[in-house]
Amino acid sequence: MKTALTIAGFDPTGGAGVQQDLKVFHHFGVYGLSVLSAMTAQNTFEIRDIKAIDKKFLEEQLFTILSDIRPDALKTGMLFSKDAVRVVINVVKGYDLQNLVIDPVTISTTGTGLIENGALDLIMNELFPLAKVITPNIYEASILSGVRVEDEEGMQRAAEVLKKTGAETIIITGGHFKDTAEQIEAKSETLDLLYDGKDFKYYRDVKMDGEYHGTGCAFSAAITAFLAMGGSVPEAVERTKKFISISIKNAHDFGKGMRLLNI
Ligand code: PXL
Repeated sequence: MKTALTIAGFDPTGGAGVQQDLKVFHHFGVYGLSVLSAMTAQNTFEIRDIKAIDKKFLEEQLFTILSDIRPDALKTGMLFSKDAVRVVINVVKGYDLQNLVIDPVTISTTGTGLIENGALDLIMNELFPLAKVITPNIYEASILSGVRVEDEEGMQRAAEVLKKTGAETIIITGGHFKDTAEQIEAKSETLDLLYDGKDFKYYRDVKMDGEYHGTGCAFSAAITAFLAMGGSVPEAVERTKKFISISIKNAHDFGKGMRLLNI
C-alpha cells in the first residue's frame, strides 16, 4: 500500500485540514500519515480561534515519523506561521521528499485569515521551488502572482508567473468568469487550469449552488493520493474533479453554515 503525509491544520468539523485529508487518502486506498501544524476552534459558519503548533513540536512530529516511514507523496495545507513554513522547507530538503503538493491556504470561506503576515511570501519563494504541484485557488493565485485574475487570459498569466517560482505544475482552481453568453445562460461554470510550463489545459464543470467547506483541501489531498500511487498529474486532475463533484452533490448539511463534503 502506498503512503501519503499531510502537514496541515486541525478543524473540529472534519470538513477541512488533516481529517479531511485522511478521509480522502483512505477513499483512494492510500495510507494516510498526518502531522499537525495548527489548530482551529471552528464550526460550519465561523472560526473563533487559531493556535499554531510550536516550532519545536512541529519539528519533533516530522522528524519522528520521517525517521521511520518515507511517504510516497505529501501535501501541505494550513501551515499558518512562518516558523512552520521554515520547518517544512528544511524537512522536505533534508529528507529529499518527493511528490510535494502545496495548497497555499490563505483564508477560510468564512473570511478568516489562515496565515501569518510574511508566511505566504516564504511559501512562494522557498517552498514552491520544491513542489511537484501547487494548487492555489483564483484568489490565492491573484495574491501570489500579483496578476488580477478576471478572465481566462488572466488565469494563464498568473500561472506563468507562478511557474517562475520553480514549481513543476501549477493548478489554479475555482475560476468562474462570465465571459460568454452561454456561460451566463448556463448560470456559470467553474474552471480549473493546469500549466506545466508548456501547455495550458482547462477543466470545465458546472458551478454548483451553495457554499462548501474544504473543497481546496480535498482537491489537493486527492492529487497527493494519485501522485503517491504513481499517477500523472493531468490524469489525477481529471479523476479528482469527478470525485469532488460527487462529494459536493452529496454534501452534508449538519450545521448552520457551509455544507461538508460527503467523503
Ligand atoms: O479550507 C482551508 C482550511 C484549511 N485547513 C484548515 C481550515 C481551513 C478552512 O477553514 O480550517 C484547518
